[in-house]
Amino acid sequence: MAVPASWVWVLVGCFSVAVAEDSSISTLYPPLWEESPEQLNDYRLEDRKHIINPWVFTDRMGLYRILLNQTATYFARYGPENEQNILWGLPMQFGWQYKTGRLADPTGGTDCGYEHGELLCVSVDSWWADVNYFLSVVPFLAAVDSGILGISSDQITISPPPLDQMKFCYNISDCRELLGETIDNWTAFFKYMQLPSSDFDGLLKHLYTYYSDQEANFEENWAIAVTYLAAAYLPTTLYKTHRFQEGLPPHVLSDTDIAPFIANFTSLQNEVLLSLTDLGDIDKLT
Ligand SMILES: *[C@@H]1O[C@H](CO)[C@@H](O)[C@H](O)[C@H]1NC(C)=O
Ligand SMILES: *[C@@H]1O[C@H](CO)[C@@H](O)[C@H](O)[C@H]1NC(C)=O
Ligand SMILES: *[C@@H]1O[C@H](CO)[C@@H](O)[C@H](O)[C@H]1NC(C)=O
Ligand SMILES: CC(=O)N[C@H]1CO[C@H](CO)[C@@H](O)[C@@H]1O
Repeated sequence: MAVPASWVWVLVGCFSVAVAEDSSISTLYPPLWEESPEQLNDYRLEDRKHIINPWVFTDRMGLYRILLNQTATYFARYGPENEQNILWGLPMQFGWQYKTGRLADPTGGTDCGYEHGELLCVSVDSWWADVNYFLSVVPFLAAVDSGILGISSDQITISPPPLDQMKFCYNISDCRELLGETIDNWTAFFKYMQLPSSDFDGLLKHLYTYYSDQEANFEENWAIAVTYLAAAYLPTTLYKTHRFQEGLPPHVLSDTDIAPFIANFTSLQNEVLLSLTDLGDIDKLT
């Protein structure tokens, strides 16, 4: 596969830019992080089960917040304030999708995800939202299964989307049927994390193997990029992901947005986009 080396360098460049010393951790958090559930009890209780609706932005972000919270202990020795937790890459990416309007109904048929409509709605018609389901609900269910969260699967109900319910899965057995070994690999990742012998490099290697594998199923530009990132095992910790995201397009692209000449993109954003264009079909990014 002929992939321009420039892309890899753009990414490496993004990662290597130093973060200003004075930026406090909380300014880097993804949008609505503090407003999202941090523990299971923050979700509504109905018939003795907590109802999690991943088609509401804060509900889905809450899955990440719980995951980050409950795994913090395994990263404490690598840095303060859970900054070194390699799972940060997931909520950061989801936050970027939200901020840039990618979770809204792309058909415009509903006001799901729009500022003057249901802003927190995550549209099942959004390709990004659908991909992210498998990088949020699925790892969460696997984490429950692994025992790392101290939550039992009978304590939760995952709400289905209004449409296309068969495209998704709602419990571990259901997901195993739909996704095969992917879910077991996530469970294995969370089990590995709990081993006294686990280390940072081992965790990173596990994470990238599963992460890129899942993204690759969608055979999109972004997946290719993630695979290239994976090849270098770049850490997805909070500071690093934040820097990297400054290189991603800040809003949904329109037909007139042609990299590297998009007026209100930074030169870094233009350069990253240009590299992605080289990798494949730019339509899929929008
Ligand atoms: C985890 O959540 C608990 C309860 O909400 C909170 O007190 C604690 O500070 C959190 N820990 C981390 C590392 O965020
Ligand atoms: C898992 O979800 C499916 C529906 O998606 C349901 O039929 C099945 O009973 C559920 N299994 C468990 C163990 O809850
Ligand atoms: C980008 O710039 C164009 C032209 O200057 C402007 O019309 C458009 O609203 C800007 N878009 C954003 C997202 O700032
Ligand atoms: C991508 C990956 O690591 N896949 C592994 C998932 O787990 C099975 C065994 O459970 C391995 O055979 C795969 O290689």
